[in-house]
Amino acid sequence: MNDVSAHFHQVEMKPKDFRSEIDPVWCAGCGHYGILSGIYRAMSELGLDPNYTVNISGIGCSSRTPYFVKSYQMHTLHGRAGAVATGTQLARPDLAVIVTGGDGDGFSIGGGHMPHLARKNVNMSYVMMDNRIYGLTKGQVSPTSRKEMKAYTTPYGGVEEPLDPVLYMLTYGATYVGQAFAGNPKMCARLIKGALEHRGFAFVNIFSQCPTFNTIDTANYFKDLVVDVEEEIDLGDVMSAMNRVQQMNHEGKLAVGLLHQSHRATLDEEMSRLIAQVGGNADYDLQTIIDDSRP
Ligand SMILES: Cc1ncc(C[n+]2csc(CCOP(=O)(O)OP(=O)(O)O)c2C)c(N)n1
Ligand SMILES: [Mg+2]
Repeated sequence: MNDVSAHFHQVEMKPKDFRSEIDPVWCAGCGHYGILSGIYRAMSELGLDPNYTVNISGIGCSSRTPYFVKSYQMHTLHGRAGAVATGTQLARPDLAVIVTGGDGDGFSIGGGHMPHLARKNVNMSYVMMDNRIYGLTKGQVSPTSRKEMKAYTTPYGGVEEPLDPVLYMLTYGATYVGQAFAGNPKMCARLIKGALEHRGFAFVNIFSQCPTFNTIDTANYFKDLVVDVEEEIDLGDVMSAMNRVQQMNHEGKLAVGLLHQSHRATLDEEMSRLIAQVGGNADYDLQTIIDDSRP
């Protein structure tokens, strides 16, 4: 269980009560609406208190999400949401920490942070709104764009293989990994709820159509390819998830559902343990460490 369990059921709010006073400004038909609805539902089902929840993002259409959710909000630097969220979670482990962001934000400029969130097992939920394009800047390929995509930066088609977000996060030790399609807000809500309940680094990749700048990964394209594989996977076994996802990729399909869940100490737990271990020793107070480190 997550620390937010202390705040579950403290509020009785309907999904719509989690809407902030700011309305989304996304294009008509954007998949991000479905994900936002999944976030509202998950928060409502958990009775998550907005006063104990912080939504953090970087830059992008997807990164506008915190504005639309009743909670504390931080709209930070491009690619740096995970780092800000790590600091926030360590300083305030009693908060539910949610990161929302795009494939460009998380895997291009923020790509260096992702493995570390996973290996450190930072207690947060990372909702990746994967539309396989840079939406906000009007259509450049991202690390999850398909090779054949023609976009602003690839007028003759791409030359690079895309990365697979869930294989990536499984490799680096994320303790909760799920994948969904924005066209199925119920599944989005279920996986986001599970992520919030999970203690540790929870990553949910959500395929999201961008009707304005990504003309190949349409809602129908995703709808036809997604297959719920959750029942076929041994959720505690990373290899089971990796094999099934790879197999689906080879078949040209997209594996969705909860793919992996395991448990180990989180970064804040490790830090508290360490502080308790050395805390009683006056030699270890901060000033002493600073003084000792002077040449
Ligand atoms: C340091 C920096 N570099 C580049 C940009 C320009 N920029 C803004 S959003 C973005 C990509 C957004 O794509 P993604 O994260 O996939 O979000 P989407 O808009 O597709 O939801 C880029 C490159 C910026 N704002 N700051
Ligand atoms: Mg994007």
